[in-house]
Amino acid sequence: MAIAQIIEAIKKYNTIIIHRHVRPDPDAFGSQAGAAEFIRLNFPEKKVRIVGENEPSLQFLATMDEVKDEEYEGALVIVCDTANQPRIDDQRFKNGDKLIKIDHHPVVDSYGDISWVDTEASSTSEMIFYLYKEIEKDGYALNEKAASLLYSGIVGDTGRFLFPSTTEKTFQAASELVSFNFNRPEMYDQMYRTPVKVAKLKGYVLDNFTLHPEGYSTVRLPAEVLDKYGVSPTETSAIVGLLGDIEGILAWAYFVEEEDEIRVRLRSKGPVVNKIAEKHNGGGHPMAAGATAYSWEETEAIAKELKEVCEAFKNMIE
Ligand SMILES: [Mn+2]
Repeated sequence: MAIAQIIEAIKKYNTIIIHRHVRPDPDAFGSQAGAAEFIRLNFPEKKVRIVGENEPSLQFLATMDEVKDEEYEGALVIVCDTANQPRIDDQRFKNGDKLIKIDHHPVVDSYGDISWVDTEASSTSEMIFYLYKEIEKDGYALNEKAASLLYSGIVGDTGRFLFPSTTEKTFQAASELVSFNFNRPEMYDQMYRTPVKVAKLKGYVLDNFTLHPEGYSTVRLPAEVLDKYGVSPTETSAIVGLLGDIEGILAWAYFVEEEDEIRVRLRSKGPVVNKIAEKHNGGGHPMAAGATAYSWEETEAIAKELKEVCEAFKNMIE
């Protein structure tokens, strides 16, 4: 069983380096740093490192370590929350002695000597919590810091327990995690505080989204709009969920212009959108995926594919 193999590997190695995906979100940081905290607590003699680019908006969760190339020699490398190898932040993940994948995305790329993938889990943070539960009876513990990290990851990936990926197991994990005494109001404040410029951009999006009778919607954020609001492409990730509660919208796409490509964010309340993402240099979950387009024409093609999945979905449920 994967969990038993993972624990065996953690016991065996003295250096453990934990990675996660590029463009991190609270689950990437929460599962990575939460796992690190859990290992440090239970194996204080081991050297545990977390690597990847720092992300200012997630600095309240964790700060990455500076890891030297030689630290990878003979190390155990764990990659959290990342479906495929090109998306792993810091490609030195290959340089360890043993590689473990822990993830809840549909398998894109089955890398790792040990691979534990649970697509039913709301988040990788939830998986780390259940890894702990599995071995709790053997005397392993969790602390406040680890609990707050894992809780943030679950909250982030479930949209505060709103998305359909939220299960009974998710609430069970959450209820145990909140028994640790961390400051929830402060965490929510840091996770959901909206800069004024982003709030203004929300106004723009609500004013300019398209809505088609098939139930799909698109939002175009070209460079001139981002410049006008002073918002970076990365900062737009905070407003992707914005259209989810609007009547008549089944699935939607954001097209955000970057320097030499257009970042595509797809969200859905039924039609499967990750197949579209996979056709356009991306991937993800059935209801939440990301892709990259190289021209505005390509975004038109994506909109057309979105239209088709919405139509097919409507025909199926009617
Ligand atoms: Mn995740």
